[in-house]
Amino acid sequence: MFDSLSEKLQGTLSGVRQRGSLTEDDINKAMREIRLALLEADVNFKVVKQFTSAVKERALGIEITKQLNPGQQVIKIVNEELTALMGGQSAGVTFSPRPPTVILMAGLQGSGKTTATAKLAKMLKEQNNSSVAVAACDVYRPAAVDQLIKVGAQAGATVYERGTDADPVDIAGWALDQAKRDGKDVLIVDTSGRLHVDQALMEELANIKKRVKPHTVLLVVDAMTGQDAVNVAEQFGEVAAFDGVILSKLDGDARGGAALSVKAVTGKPILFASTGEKLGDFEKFHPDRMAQRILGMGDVLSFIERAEQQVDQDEAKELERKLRKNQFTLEDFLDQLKKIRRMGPLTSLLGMIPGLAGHQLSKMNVDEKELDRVEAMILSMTPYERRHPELIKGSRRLRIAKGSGTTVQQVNQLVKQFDQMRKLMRGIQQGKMPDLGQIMRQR
Ligand SMILES: Nc1nc2c(ncn2[C@@H]2O[C@H](COP(=O)(O)OP(=O)(O)OP(=O)(O)O)[C@@H](O)[C@H]2O)c(=O)[nH]1
Ligand SMILES: [Mg+2]
Repeated sequence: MFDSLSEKLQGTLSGVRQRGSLTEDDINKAMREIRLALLEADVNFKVVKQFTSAVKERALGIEITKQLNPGQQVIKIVNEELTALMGGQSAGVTFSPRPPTVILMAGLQGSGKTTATAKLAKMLKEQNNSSVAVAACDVYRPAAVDQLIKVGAQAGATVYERGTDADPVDIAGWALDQAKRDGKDVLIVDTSGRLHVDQALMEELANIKKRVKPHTVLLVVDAMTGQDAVNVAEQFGEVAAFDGVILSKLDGDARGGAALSVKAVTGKPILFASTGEKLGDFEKFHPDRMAQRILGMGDVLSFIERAEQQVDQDEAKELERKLRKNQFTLEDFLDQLKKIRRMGPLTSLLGMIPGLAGHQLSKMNVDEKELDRVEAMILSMTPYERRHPELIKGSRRLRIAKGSGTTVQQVNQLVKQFDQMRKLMRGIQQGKMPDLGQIMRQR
């Protein structure tokens, strides 16, 4: 899998890996090689373009640090962008709070739906301890029902089938009733495939959807067909909503184009990868692990990770020291603010905190404009002022307000709040519980 792409990327990156400095020419050359490698891997050309320009922009902005040389930083960037390209976080099936959770499988003929139905059933049964049933709604091929009976049983799932004489929509509705009656946790509905994304297929799927109201619709695409798989997913997405992709036959996909393009082209994540004929050849798709597999540089990547953790620890210690000595300045504050904001909009960050998703707090409206203003004000200060905010008075305030497009009052407020924050943090450092009420009243 990804052999040739891996080899080429590794070749390019090991060329830059040891470099103590990288010129713009070096970066351009590396980007050309990466672009070619991706195109040869059958990655969608638009995706290639976006990818290389994102990597290039970041690579040109590399700052020299003592932990990582520029070559290592380029590897880190490529790894991060590859991960982001494939969806960043790994995603899973959405379970309904009221079982059975209904999963509808869709896809072209031979894409691997029936196989994936059984594989997913087995995985959910073994990993989530779910009781799983599968419904045989492909009535067009006599062998299709028999196939599902066979693989469904192997997976330990109950198979709901009514031969090939009934209507697929009726079978689906009936199977849902059975699943409810039998107290199943999950019902996976296998459907028939077509040669193309055609109207009949779409209508049938739409009707099944209407009848069973699936919680997750999964599109199975054949990774071996490369760009075609991506095109199918794109066309499919234009006419019918789906929630995620199962990439099948990844074991036969030497190039990797589909895996790398699907998310960027369709906006839908790859949830699972099917990697062989056996029922156990099925795994959750992890963009970060996949990126590492492609880059095949486990040692370098784990070194980078460690070096970064070290930086974080060193920084935390330094901040602590500054706080203790009351040397925490607006410059440090700006640094921290920038770091946090680089991670994404604050509102979405709040939602990612475990236990906070769905909580009132995660819906808190963080005023990004206010943060922009704060940044602008600090940037309009001289380095001396940032280190000595207590000196910001009269004419300095006016200059800063003008420079940042804010008002003297707003500058006043920032200086005051910063002073309070410093006191608050020192208090916490010394183990004193700050009087929040008092601080709020001072605002
Ligand atoms: N090597 C490999 N073969 C696979 C994989 N998934 C499915 N296959 C094979 O691909 C063929 C088609 O798989 P099915 O699951 O029957 O595909 P389908 O989408 O249900 O096909 P229709 O019902 O005809 O639309 C079978 O021979 C499977 O054994 C996989 O991940 N790797
Ligand atoms: Mg099938």
